[in-house]
Amino acid sequence: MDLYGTLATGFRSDLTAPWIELPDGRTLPYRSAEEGSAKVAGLLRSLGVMPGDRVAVQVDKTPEALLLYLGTVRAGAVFLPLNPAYRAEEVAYFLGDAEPAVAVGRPEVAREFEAAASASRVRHVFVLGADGRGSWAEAVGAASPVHDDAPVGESDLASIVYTSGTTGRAKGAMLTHRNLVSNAVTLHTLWGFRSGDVLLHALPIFHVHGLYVATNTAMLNASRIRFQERFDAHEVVEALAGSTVFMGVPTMYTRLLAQPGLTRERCAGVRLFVSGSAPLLPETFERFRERTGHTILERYGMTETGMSTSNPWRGERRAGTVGRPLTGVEVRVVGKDGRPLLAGQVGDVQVRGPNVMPGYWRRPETNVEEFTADGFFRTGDLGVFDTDGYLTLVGRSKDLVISGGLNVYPKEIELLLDALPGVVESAVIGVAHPDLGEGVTAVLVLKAGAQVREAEVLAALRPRLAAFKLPKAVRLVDELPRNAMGKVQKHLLRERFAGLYR
Ligand code: MCA
Ligand code: AMP
Repeated sequence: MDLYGTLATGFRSDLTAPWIELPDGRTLPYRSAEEGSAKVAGLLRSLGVMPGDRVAVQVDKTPEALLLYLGTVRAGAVFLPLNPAYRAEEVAYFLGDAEPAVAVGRPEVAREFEAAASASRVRHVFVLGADGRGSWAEAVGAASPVHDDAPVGESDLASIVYTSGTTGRAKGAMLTHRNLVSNAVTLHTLWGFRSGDVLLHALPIFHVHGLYVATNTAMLNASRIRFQERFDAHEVVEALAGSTVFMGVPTMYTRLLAQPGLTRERCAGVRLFVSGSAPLLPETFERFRERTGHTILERYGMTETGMSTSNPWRGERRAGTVGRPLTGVEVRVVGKDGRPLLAGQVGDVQVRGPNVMPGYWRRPETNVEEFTADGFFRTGDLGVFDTDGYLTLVGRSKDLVISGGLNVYPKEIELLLDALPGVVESAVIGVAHPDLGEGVTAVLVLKAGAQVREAEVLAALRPRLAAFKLPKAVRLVDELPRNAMGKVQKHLLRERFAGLYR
């Protein structure tokens, strides 16, 4: 079934039920989701948007942004969410690559956004503000609703989500209706969603975690979603009373633990805490259990695969593991020769199933490399199964830093650093960071006699990179350690700077 039709099976029988609850107490019923998204679909149709056309959206977290998502998939178009932190240059790349028919940006940066959109010949450009207003909202207000959703097949695209490749250039993971439906239905069952569940939603909605895992499962359950514009540890602790499910990245859990208000009493009504997107330290898992009495459920996924494994809702949740493969999903750990390994042996994690994307947008060559001949996706994660079938991730073969649950690709930053005056070469590494899990760290080799200060480096990068990608520290070395093949040995740099953020 199509994505919207699937989500709506949960709520269509009672459109008066609460959908989104805002921090000021305002509540929108599911009728708003149904009718608001029909208006968005009507507007897109009147703009000539055809099934398969992309709708790119770089906006704040609002109910209107969710309606944009829902209406886009109802129109058979492809929803393309972008992090509002991206700078003009980054946005221009995404729009140029995806060639959307419609682009919706934020009023604060309307001029840059419009320039990027017009360079990519986007036909229709709108803005939508954090207050839910703007040219987009006006156009939707004037549109006629269309309730007969565009017919879509399960292999039709519902979304493209950009995720950076090792080449330093982001690639669009193409997510089909089947990909998103299978994950929503599987997680809804596996995590025991039930009548009366209330989701406390503090994640951003431009990534798989906050949008497709959190929002879709809750909507499929016809649940109330308590919508927080951004994560604020104090406000989340306040809102735990009256919520039953919370999903977050590990940084959120460590920040919650720093709140004196996080107590057993406060969490008494919560039945499920889920963590993912980055490794949850066993120490955080234990401290959270001691403090709240709750055992965090850790799961593992990727933009390209949605969720692949999870610890159980009923059954033992093991610290440091990401649980077992989801129903219908095959996960294997293979050796260098591509053959599956036994329990206890570390190798490359590969995934096949209805959750796995068909490939990257307009990257046929990459798609051949990233999948095995028998259709498994190469995740770039290194893992090991135990004899009970629980997977533990032990590292990554891909060069990636995960900072506060957000992916940062070293290559993208290294290319900019290498071009700075006075810099011979650079290596960007992730170093253990108490708040962010890994802190993006730049290591530079300078030309003889050159003087380059950290502040200058950051000032040069800031206009060109989303702020979360900026190095938290810049360090100088005489030379980068290399192996016999000439490849930079980043593990040696990580060892050398291991204590940097302690
Ligand atoms: C914000 N900053 C960061 C990060 N976030 N720096 C490094 N890493 C970050 N993750 C910077 C800002 O640019 C800013 O810098 C300063 O920190 C404070 O910004 P602020 O907005 O106050 O930060 P925050 O609101 O406290 O954000 C931290 C956060 C957030 C709550 C951890 O990053 C977050 O929501 N992370 C979750 C991301 C997520 O949903 N990941 C899922 C993708 P300056 O002061 O210089 O401007 S992965 C996924 O979807 C897969 C499928 C999966 O498995 O889930
Ligand atoms: P993204 O490309 O943003 O979807 O990030 C996907 C990557 O996040 C995976 O390939 C893993 O490296 C990492 N990841 C996701 N969930 C977990 C987890 N529970 N533990 C460790 N790493 C994770």
